This record gives sequence, structure tokens and C-alpha cells, in this order.
Amino acid sequence: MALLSFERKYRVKGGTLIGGDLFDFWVGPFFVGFFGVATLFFAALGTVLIFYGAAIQGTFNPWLINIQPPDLSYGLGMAPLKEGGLWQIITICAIGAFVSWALREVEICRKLGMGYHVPFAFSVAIFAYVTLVVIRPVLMGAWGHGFPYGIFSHLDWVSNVGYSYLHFHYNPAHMLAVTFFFTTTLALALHGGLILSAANPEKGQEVKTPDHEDTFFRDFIGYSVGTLGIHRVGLLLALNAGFWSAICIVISGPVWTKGWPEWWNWWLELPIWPNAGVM
Ligand code: UQ2
Repeated sequence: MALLSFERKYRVKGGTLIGGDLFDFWVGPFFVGFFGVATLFFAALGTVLIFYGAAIQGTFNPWLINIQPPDLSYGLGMAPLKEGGLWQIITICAIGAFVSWALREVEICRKLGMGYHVPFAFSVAIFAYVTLVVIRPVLMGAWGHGFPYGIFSHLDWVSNVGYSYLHFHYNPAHMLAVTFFFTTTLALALHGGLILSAANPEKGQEVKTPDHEDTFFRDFIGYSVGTLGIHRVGLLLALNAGFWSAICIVISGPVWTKGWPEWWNWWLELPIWPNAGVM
């Protein structure tokens, strides 16, 4: 079906989660919906507040803008605007915009009769962000444990928080997250390479089919996961990267307060080593 006739067939009312027909229309190519309006509202308000914070800070240099969370002494209360209150409202706006964006994806999926894989995947990214700025701060008793909104300042935060657990790469959930990130790049490199190789035969030859793709991997490693399977593997790998990232930071503090290298003492303390009795 040509794109234009496809859109005429599927650009129909219905499938919204809230508001009925109220915002059930398109602006140019974009579906609006209640959650399109909500996204726009939260994103605009949050952006204005970041500019306001920058004005107070006295710089519009994008590298140096830094919206800090409240001091730890404010605990889980609201702080004055200029002492972290801005960060708190900007965080609400960010979560409002991200969640509205995910729900707008859901509405589009419902209109088209598709699965919810895309909003589900985006929700894992939202979960990782919310873990950093809500779940972990709440578990540790202060909004001041959230990360600051600034290009360099958030890098400093990551480094400082990492070093406060001595060596973050010994965090077992961090190890899993890193491994999933790398495996995701491996999978996408294999997949992208395979598709482009099949789509770019020698001059004058026909484009190759999935049979060639399967056969390449069967010749190569004795196994092909298949054209649908590679996308399942890819989604699984990518979602796990985000998920274990959230886990590795939420256990740092709320669950484990010492250095991460020390966590591995359970291994040294297993009663299986020679001379275990005299250790
Ligand atoms: C494959 C296949 C594809 C692919 C790729 C494979 C025809 C076009 C990349 C090969 C992938 C395998 C064997 C799994 C890799 C697993 C991990 C954890 C990296 O068989 O089917 O479709 O793109």
C-alpha cells in the first residue's frame, strides 16, 4: 500500500486512552492526542524553568548551565525555588513529559492495532531516569541525592558517586549493565552489517534474501537466530542494559553502603578454600 493511501486508511478516530475525541487529530504528520498536549506543556514549562535557573546562575553557556537538587538538609521536603526547588519542579516536568510521550506512543499503537513494544521499551529508559531522581533519593531520604541537570555537573556527579563506593566497576549489577550495553552494540553491528551486505550485492546482481542471511550465519557459526529472532534478541539486550543500569545505582546506598570491591568478600569467605579454617 502506498504511504498516502495507507495513512488515509489508518488515520482514523479512536484508540485514545483519555479525552475521547477531544485532541484526536493530527497537526501535519504528527498525531496530537491528550498526551501530545501534555508532553508539550511539561516540556515547555521545564525548558522555561531551566532557562530561568540559568538566568539566576548568570550564564546561558550551555556547557555551564547547572540546575542543582536541594541540599541534603531539606530531606524529602520541598525546597525554595532558588535552593533546589527549581530542580524539583523541573524533575516533575521531565517525568510528566516522558510519561506523556510514552502514553502518546500507546495511543498510536492502539490506533494501528500494533503491539506495545515501543512504549514498553521507552518505559525502561524512563524507569532508569526515575530510579536516579526519585526512587533512590526517596530510599536514601533526601532529594539531594538526585543528579544535577548540567552537562559537566552531571558528569562530576557520576564520578563522585562512583568513587564514594571506591570502585564502581566492582558493582555486580554495573557489570551486567555494561555487558548488556556492549552485547547490544555487537548485536546491532552484526544485524546492520548482515542487512547491508545482503542489500548491496555486486553490480548487476540481485539483492539477496533472508535465505542468504541465514546461510551466512549457519556457515559461520552453525546457527542463525532468524530475521524476527535477531530483533527479539536486540530488544532483550537493550532493555536489560537500561534495567541493570537502574538496578546498579538503586542498590548503591539503599542496599550496599560500603565500597563495591568489598562486596566480593563473600567469594573469599566461601568455606571451600585450603586453610579456610585458619582464615
Ligand atoms: C541472524 C539473522 C539476522 C541477523 C543476525 C543473525 C537471518 C537478518 C545478526 C545472527 C545472530 C545471532 C546468531 C545471534 C547473536 C546473539 C547475540 C547475543 C549477539 O541469524 O537471521 O537477521 O541480523
